[in-house]
Amino acid sequence: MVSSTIFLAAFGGLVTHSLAQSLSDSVNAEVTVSSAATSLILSASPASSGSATSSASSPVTQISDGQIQSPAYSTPSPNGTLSATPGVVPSNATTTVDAAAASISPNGGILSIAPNSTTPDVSKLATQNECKALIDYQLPSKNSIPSNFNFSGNVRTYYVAAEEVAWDYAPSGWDNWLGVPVQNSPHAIAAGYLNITGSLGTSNWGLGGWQKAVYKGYTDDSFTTQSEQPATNGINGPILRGEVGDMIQIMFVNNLKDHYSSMHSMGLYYGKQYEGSLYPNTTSGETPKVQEQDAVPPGGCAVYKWLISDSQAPAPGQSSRLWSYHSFVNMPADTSAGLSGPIIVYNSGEMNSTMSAHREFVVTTNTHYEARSFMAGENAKNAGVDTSTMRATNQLVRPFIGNESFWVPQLANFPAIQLSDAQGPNFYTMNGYVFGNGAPYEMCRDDPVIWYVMAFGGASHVFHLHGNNFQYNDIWQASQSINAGEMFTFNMNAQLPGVWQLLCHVSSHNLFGMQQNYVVHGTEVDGQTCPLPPLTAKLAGSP
Ligand SMILES: [Cu+2]
Repeated sequence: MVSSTIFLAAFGGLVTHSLAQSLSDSVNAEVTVSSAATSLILSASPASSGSATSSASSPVTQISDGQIQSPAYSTPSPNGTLSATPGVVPSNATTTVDAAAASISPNGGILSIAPNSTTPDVSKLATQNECKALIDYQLPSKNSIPSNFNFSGNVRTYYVAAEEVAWDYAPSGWDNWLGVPVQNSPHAIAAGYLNITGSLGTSNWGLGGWQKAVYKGYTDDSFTTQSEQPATNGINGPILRGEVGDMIQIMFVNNLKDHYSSMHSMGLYYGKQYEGSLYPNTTSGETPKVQEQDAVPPGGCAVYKWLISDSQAPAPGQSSRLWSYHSFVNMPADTSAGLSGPIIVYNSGEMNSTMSAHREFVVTTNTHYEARSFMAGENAKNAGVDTSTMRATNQLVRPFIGNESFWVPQLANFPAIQLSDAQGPNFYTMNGYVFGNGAPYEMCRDDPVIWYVMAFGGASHVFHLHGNNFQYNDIWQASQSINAGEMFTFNMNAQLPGVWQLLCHVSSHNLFGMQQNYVVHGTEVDGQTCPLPPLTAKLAGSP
């Protein structure tokens, strides 16, 4: 089915709308299905077994809420640069890149004309100065404003970059669930993280980590100082916050070397120009254009304006709730690479009071498919896997013949090398860590706690806490199932002190390392003193 669809597209020339749609579907399917149309064959070569990392570090480190442990995060972070505008000034500002070859066929389908290069025309990219100018604190034009949006006058500004990092899923070097080095862990072996000949597995543990793409927050448009994020935030992009009635405006810079990226909001409202998701749709009958916001090329930038209407409000009786964002050029590849992050929405006027009265924690469950990440080629090179079949930078995957004029960015975000699932480990993570390697979530007995829990990837999970129950929809729960793309907000009062487990209760996922710890420090009730700054001292603007 897949290969026959491609065959038709290759020789048909004119592709009808329905066929173009099935073609786009088949292109997506091509990533995950090994088909006859794919001629790439990977030769296995022995991977270094590496040596066991024996330097132990404590599985539970002391952190103070709101205090940043990494020297990389050293400056205060505002909840966006907050500005109030006196009135509503429509703006039609947008940045587009012409996709010269994209056009509508007479029957409304999309004509397939295929340029052979993904290299963006640098002369057409928005410059950073142009993007800076689009951060204008003005509401978007009417067709980007939902009917139930009542502007508070507050505009929150964020500066976000997509960057490549070396990521370590277990920075302590230990399986903290078993108390053994990762290299000796039966869990890690069972999960396929280690010792698979010809895989990306073992070698990357000893080479400074996996090449990932992540969002980083910055304090201003110079993109020189990273915004402060809680140590528990892990691989998540910066926490974006706003209140009902606010506009969030984001200057986004794509600093990835070879790949496109975008910011697509899950839950906040946006007009078409701020959707951050690439597909050729138009309701006006005009020739669709590839907006730069929908697939920001390497070195490019874009501005997004998202609105928080009544449809994003917290549940009745609650003061906050979770939404999210992620890159949606090639979603499976983008989110496996690491491009996702949280948005927390508060009732109007309740952000600071809620933040200073609660410990707030983000938990992202994600299955990072390293074979499907668009960074798989980089990891293959580092791991010594045979890369003779890897396509060159900016070279399209030739077996995939289709309407490349529009889909070039999505094609470019396919992994550059064809790997089997077994060759690319699938890390079952919480905030990008396995085997209890993330910074523990810390609180004092009786602290009100809000858990913001979401899922990306390809599995359903069951969020479960030991030691304390949490409330969801006014019902006390010990566990709650969560599927990819879902976002939950749970409230808890820390009733019992101790170091407790926080895990996915799907047994195979637990085996594969989807676990973390949280710490409830004792108080005078327990003859102890909680080492954390009291909640009342938690400054508005801290994570
Ligand atoms: Cu799970």
